[in-house]
Amino acid sequence: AQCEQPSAAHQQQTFDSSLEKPQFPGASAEFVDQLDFIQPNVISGIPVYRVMDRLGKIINPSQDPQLSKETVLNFYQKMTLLNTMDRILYESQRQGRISFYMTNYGEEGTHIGSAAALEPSDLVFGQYREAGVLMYRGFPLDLFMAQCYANADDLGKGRQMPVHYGCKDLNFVTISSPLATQIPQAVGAAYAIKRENMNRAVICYFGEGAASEGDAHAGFNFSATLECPLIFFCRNNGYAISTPTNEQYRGDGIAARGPGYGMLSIRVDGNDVFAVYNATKEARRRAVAENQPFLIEAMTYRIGHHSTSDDSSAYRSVDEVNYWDKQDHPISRLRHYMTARDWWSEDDERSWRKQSRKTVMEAFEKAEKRLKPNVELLFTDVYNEMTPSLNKQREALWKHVQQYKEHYPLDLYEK
Ligand SMILES: Cc1ncc(C[n+]2csc(CCOP(=O)(O)OP(=O)(O)O)c2C)c(N)n1
Repeated sequence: AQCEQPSAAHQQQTFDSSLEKPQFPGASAEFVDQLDFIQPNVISGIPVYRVMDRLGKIINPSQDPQLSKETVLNFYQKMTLLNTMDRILYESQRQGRISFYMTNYGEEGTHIGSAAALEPSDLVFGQYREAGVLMYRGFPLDLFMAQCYANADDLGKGRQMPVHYGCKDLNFVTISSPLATQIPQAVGAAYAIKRENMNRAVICYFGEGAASEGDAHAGFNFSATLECPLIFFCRNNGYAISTPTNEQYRGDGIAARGPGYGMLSIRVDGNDVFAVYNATKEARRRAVAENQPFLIEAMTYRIGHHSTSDDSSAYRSVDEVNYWDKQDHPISRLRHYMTARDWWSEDDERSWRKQSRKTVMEAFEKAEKRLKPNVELLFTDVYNEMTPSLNKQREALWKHVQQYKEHYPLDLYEK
């Protein structure tokens, strides 16, 4: 009798369809009786949060992070040191001294502003264009150079392409450049951190191009449903190699995707180091306090070529690049701010440029002279004991090297 349905006549009398609420488990909303497709621009024109204008003037004093002179000078010195390191390593690749390089030109504000807002214990997953984050955390020039030169001081033992940095002590997970692989990995790490109640956050950097990978979707959705203390930091620099943003996506950038995943999201001016700092600091605080992911889309511009394997003049104009280089650069914006406070003079600039170039050149010359890692290290660290097939490869390698001695300058390698 419990399963008996009320008669149709009975339903007719008591039923008012306008009061009916949807009961589907997957959506909470009202019924409508008009056929309307939702416009894709329902979330559109997401504003760009900024603190400083292009001339370094604070727009709304309530948003000024009021960092000390010492902190601001450190920001500036890290941003310009990164710039100098990029110049020297880029040239070094052009001269055939290293095999590959990727510059960070134009994105210095996103690196330093976000890195400064984190705790040293927070775990960083990068894509490959975040050298400034690692530099801010204290990775020395010698180790940047050692990695790019794959010499015996490289923490990765010379096994990776240049710019694939990693440092366990600084909580910076080693770069792997297949796009977006870091995104689900970061979510897994954040979930583990949450389960252990560690009071840490994870930050995961990626480009707007990498956000088109399936792994990005998987990561966003898992982080929201598993409620992970994680900051997704998208560097929207306008291009994924030669693909401009207008071919990369149809919605309003990456920030517009946040609400779709149930994530708190913000778009910031990535060339304003203070805006990046404020947004990351607040996202970090709330991610840890409330166990939920945040999405930051930092709008910026990739001034350099994608990498040393790219020539960007094939797909964008010199005028476009010049605009960002000369009119809207994160370094000049911060310099305007410092100059207006009398914190930085022309003389300071000259002597800092000279000194930082000297430090970078010294690290560069040291790395170039250093021996390469012991060749035997090619076979270690994957298995605890050498497998028969690895032993075979090792023997084959040495046989080959003996046979073609003249092509293998073994005196350049550690014994
Ligand atoms: C899975 C995968 N596909 C393609 C590539 C080749 N690739 C390297 S970088 C890149 C563009 C990435 O652009 P974006 O994520 O916007 O970062 P950006 O280089 O602009 O900083 C591509 C397609 C790759 N590394 N991995």
